[in-house]
Amino acid sequence: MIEVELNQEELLKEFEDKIANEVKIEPRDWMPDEYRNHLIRQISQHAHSEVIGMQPEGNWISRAPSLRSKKILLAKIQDEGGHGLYLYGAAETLGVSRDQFINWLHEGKAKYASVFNYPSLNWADVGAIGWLVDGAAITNQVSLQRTSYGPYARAMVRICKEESFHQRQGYEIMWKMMEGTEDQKRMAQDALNRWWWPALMMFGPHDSESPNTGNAVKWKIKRESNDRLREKFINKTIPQAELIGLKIPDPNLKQIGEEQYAHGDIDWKEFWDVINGNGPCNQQRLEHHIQAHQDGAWVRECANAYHTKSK
Ligand code: BYC
Repeated sequence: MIEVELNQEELLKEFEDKIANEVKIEPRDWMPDEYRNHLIRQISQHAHSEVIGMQPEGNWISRAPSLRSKKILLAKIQDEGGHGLYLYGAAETLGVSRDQFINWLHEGKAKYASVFNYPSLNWADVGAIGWLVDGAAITNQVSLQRTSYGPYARAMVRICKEESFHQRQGYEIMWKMMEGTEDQKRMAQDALNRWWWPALMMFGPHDSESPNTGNAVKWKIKRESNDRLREKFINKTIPQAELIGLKIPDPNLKQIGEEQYAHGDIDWKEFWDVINGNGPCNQQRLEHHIQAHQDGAWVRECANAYHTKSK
């Protein structure tokens, strides 16, 4: 076969045609540096979120109220670790090593979802995280299954299958508590009060304030905007809350159509404070990850030694 060398302009045209025709971009394809860097930033942020996100729930494994709930929680948290692995794997196809991603996280140069910088105070929080945090994540991730970069899209398909089970395990906890004693009902409502706004913040700033949305939509990395996804999440979650007798902690929430709601103002100062490292648990989350990474150094050394020997 004769290989024809394309110039930059032709390469760009070929890339743009693929995007326009819904053909996935694959690791060996030519892509503009900006597209590559955009993906490296977003996919690694996503991977770090999955792994750091294991901490708030991990806090409750040893105190789960029954063997059944403990087994379910263990499996769920293990899934989140697996999601991190699929995503680090997808990000590595863009030419950056896993070690580099972890270094950026430890140096505070890489972000992870702001919601994981809040504390999980009691068992109801495990319910609220599954229901709301996984519920918000899946709303975004269903749309990311159609993202233009092949390895990211394929990772999302697997992740979404597991995430829908996670959302249900959280909702089941909330529902059981709402059928329980007055104290349990109060705990469930209190957990909703504390996790509602951080869950809405997971979708990122309003579209008008989101510097990355322009390119992300142009290149079909994001298929729906931050605000559109937030609306979808709100619209599907409110009936779920009402069904089990929970009240959404937003005095300005208004129904504006069938299954359509307008929400009150989000505290963007709190959002940026948390993102910039000043949330209630930022320091704890990062220190825990650094410590676990250091403690696991011998495992990596053994794996590498075996790998080198078996070559
Ligand atoms: N938290 O221009 P924008 C899970 C940053 S884990 C932190 O709108 P973009 C689970 C943003 O990065 C899965 N940072 O950005 C695990 C940007 O800063 P940089 C969670 C945020 O990328 C365990 C700046 O703000 N899901 O499900 O177009 C237990 C401006 O934003 C946040 C993901 O990680 C935030 N909430 O859109 C339970 C989703 N929002 O990077 C559950 C993957 C914004 O320019 N990520 N920023 O320095 C995405 O889909 C997109 O990156 C975002 C933001 C929608 C988050």
